[in-house]
Amino acid sequence: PKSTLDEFALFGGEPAFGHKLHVGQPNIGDRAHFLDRVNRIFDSRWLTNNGEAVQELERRLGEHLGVKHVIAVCNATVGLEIAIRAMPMEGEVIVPSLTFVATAHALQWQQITPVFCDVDPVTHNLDPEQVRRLITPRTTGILGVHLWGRPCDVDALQAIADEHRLHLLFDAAHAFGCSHQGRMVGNFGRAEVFSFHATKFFNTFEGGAITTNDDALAAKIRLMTNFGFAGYDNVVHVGTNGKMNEVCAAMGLTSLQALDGFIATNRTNADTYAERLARIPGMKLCRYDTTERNNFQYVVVEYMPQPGGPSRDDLIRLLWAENVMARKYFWPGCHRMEPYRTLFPTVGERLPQTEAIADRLMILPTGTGMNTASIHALCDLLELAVAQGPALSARLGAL
Ligand code: T4K
Repeated sequence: PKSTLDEFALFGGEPAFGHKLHVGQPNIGDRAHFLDRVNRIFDSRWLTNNGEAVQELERRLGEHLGVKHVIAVCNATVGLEIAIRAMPMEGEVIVPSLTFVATAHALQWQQITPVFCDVDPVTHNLDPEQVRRLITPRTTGILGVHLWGRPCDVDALQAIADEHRLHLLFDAAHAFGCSHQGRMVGNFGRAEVFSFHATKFFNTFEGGAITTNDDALAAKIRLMTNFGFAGYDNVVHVGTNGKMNEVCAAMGLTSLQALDGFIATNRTNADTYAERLARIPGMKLCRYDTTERNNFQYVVVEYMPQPGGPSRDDLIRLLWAENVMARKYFWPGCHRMEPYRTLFPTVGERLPQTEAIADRLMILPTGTGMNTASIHALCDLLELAVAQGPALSARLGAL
């Protein structure tokens, strides 16, 4: 390991890693299994539109989640748009700002006002008390996000939704394979939407799924995902093209086969990070509730610099030079991005936790592309950087 500042790549040393370590580097299951399925797709000459692989994936996901309806979609953003419209949500919808911008865009895209709500500093999820205060006569729904795969306070949100007759939808993009009080995410609210994007620990290249236990809602979502077609030449509803294709479904079936292994790797990685980061002053790893099922797909560090020590952005700059592509998800918060920054210039005043958390977060790589040795090497860099504190800050200032 490096032991002096001069050895950091930023100051002329060799990068610690010979290739880039990405947050969100895809996990890839059994290639032979995938290629065999792709061959079968070619043989059948059925490439999309509710093919066999999509049907099989929906069935298996339904079994895995214990949910009645699974509608596979082309990505979670379109999935959210469809679910929002199927409910239907209108007017104003309460949503966190500490999320990937797709959550807010899915509302704004359909002329629904996202009403940004602050989050709990410990869970990083919607603060139910503020949700309650933000309800107006125009509010039609709550869109919660299970950030990092840690479920929202679904019981409190459901109680508010029931009391005020609001639609409750969850952006479960991060939460495939996670449970809340022993029940799999996918069963909460009126519907939930998963992302199976390449960067998710379970991927279908691009893709996602809408899940619900509501028969009528499921039927409507299914129609809307396929242009509103109820049968050949028979359109009964407005709709869009939200379909998943067969190759993506084949990838999903391949990923599903490897799921337990992916989670086990993430868990081992998380334990290694926990052990190492505990020794570094100012670094707090967000932990998962070990009495529940988790996917451990995000290694989320809240970093609070020691006096005179390197800032979060200093550390990220240092890591990038070493080929560790750490990320600042979801800095700076949706409300500080366009069009929301211009539309709601003062909304940040009620989002103190969101802004503080967004300035502290550092997401580190995990998944099957990482192992115990690479995590130790990565943590050696962080340990040295923080130990060098003011000397490092001075060197960075001089660059
Ligand atoms: N809701 C939430 C809470 C979400 O986090 C997301 C997506 C959505 C909704 C919408 O889901 P989708 O419509 O995408 O299904 C990435 C993903 O594109 C996005 O799916 C994900 N969240 C978000 C957290 O991350 P970017 O803009 O950060 O992507 P990019 O290109 O910077 O890639 C992310 C990292 O992954 C990089 O470090 C590179 C690495 N990477 C990426 C790809 C595609 C790889 O190593 N290999 C790859 O193939 O959004």
